[in-house]
Amino acid sequence: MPDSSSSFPALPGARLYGILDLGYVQPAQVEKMTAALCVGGVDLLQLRAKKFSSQEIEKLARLMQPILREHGVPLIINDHLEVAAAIGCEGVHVGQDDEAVAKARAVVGQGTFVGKSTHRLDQAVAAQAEGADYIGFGPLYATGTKPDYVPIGLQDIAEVHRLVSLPIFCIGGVNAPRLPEILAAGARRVVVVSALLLAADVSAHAREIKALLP
Ligand code: 3NM
Repeated sequence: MPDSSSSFPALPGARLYGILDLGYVQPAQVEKMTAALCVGGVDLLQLRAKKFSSQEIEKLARLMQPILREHGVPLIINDHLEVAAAIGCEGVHVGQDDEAVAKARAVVGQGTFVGKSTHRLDQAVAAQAEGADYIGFGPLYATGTKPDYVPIGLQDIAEVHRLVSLPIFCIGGVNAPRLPEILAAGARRVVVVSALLLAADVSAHAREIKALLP
């Protein structure tokens, strides 16, 4: 499927999507990590903070915003629609159990893109029908970042690209050694979390992964 057109110009060209997950990064390191990921070339960056209050997330997101703006990298807030609306970030991301896409859009407004996690082909097709602007598809492999999810493997990657014209970001256990087989299975875009956040040199590792992407 060719790159879809999108009302959000940052999405069709995006290849490497980073997530600043506070399960791996201390709040005091958020600015430094944001800068390192941007310098390394992430195209999108999500703030994911499962155990933090909305107030804490808003504070950290506001610290990230000027750094991201300087690098032209959109900020995506996981789940916390009210935080996204308050800070006016570029995107929000919702899961299967979170608010529907239409509800999310009603909270954040038409100018904010809405992404959705999907874990099966039917969910991917449904997310497109529901009006999502991009989807995550995974977890491809077992991952400590989302430990309760059963990995879906690589076998549906080609099919999801046939069925869904939105940008599709393959996620879950993605790292540099696995990228060749993930790309060979038909992926064009990936989300990388722990492999980037735990790298000895985050920027260099992001650059290395980016160089492997189409
Ligand atoms: N969502 P890592 S997998 C946040 O399949 C997340 O929806 C997933 O982290 C999904 O790169 C995942 O460390 C974790 O495996 C990705």
